[in-house]
Amino acid sequence: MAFDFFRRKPKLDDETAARVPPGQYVTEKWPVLHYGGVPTISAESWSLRVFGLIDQDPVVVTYEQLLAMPQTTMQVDIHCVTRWSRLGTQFEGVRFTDFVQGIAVKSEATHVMVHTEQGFITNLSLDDLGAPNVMLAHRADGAPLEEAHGGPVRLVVPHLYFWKSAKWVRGLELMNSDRPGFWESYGYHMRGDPWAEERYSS
Ligand SMILES: Nc1nc2c(c(=O)[nH]1)N[C@H]1C(S)=C(S)[C@@H](COP(=O)(O)O)O[C@H]1N2
Ligand SMILES: [Mo]
Repeated sequence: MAFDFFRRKPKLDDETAARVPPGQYVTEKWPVLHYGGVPTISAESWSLRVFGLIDQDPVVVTYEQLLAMPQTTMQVDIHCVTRWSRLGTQFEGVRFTDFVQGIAVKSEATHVMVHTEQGFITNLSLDDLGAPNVMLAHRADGAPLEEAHGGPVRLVVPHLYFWKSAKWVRGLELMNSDRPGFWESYGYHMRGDPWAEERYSS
C-alpha cells in the first residue's frame, strides 16, 4: 500500500509487549546472523556426535535416526543479544530431553559444549538444555530449516539469548564444568538469560 512506508509501527498490545524482554525490539522478519560463512551440509551427510562424559563410545546420530525419534512442534519467541526479538517462530524437531534418553550420560556431567560445522561453539548447562522448549530443530515455520538458519539441524534454546542456539550443530560434548564458548570467551555472558539482560560477563 502506498503510504505503508510512512506509517508508524502499531503499538504492541499488552499481551504481546509482555513477551518482549527488556532492551529488545520486535522484528517481523527473521534476520540471518552468524560468524563466518554458511556451510552446505546435506541431510544425508549430516550427523551429530555425542562425546565426552558418556558411558559408551561416542554416539553418532544420523538425520534419519533423528527423524525416527519422538517429534515435537513448538511456537517460541527468539531474542538476539543485538536486540531484535522475533515472536512466534514455529520449530519442529526432537526435544533435547527426548534426544538424551538413549544416551548414558555420566552422573558427573553438568555442562555441554555445543560444536558446529564451521567451528562456532557455545556452552550450556544440562539444566538449561533440559528445559521443555529446548530442541534439535530440523524444520521452521512449516518448511525444512533453511541453510542460512542452520539447516539441516540447529539447536533451539528459546529461553536464552539466541547465540546459544547453535546453527549447523554437529557435536555435543558432555563436560563436568562450565567452559566459555566462542562469544562467551569474548565477554558475553556464560548463561545469557534475556529477561535478566545477561548480555555480558561483569
Ligand atoms: N554455528 C553458528 N551458530 C550460531 C551463530 C554462529 O555464528 N554460528 N550465531 C548465533 C547468533 S549470535 C544468533 S543471533 C543466531 C541467529 O540465528 P538466525 O540466523 O537463524 O537468526 O544464531 C546463533 N547460532
Ligand atoms: Mo545473536
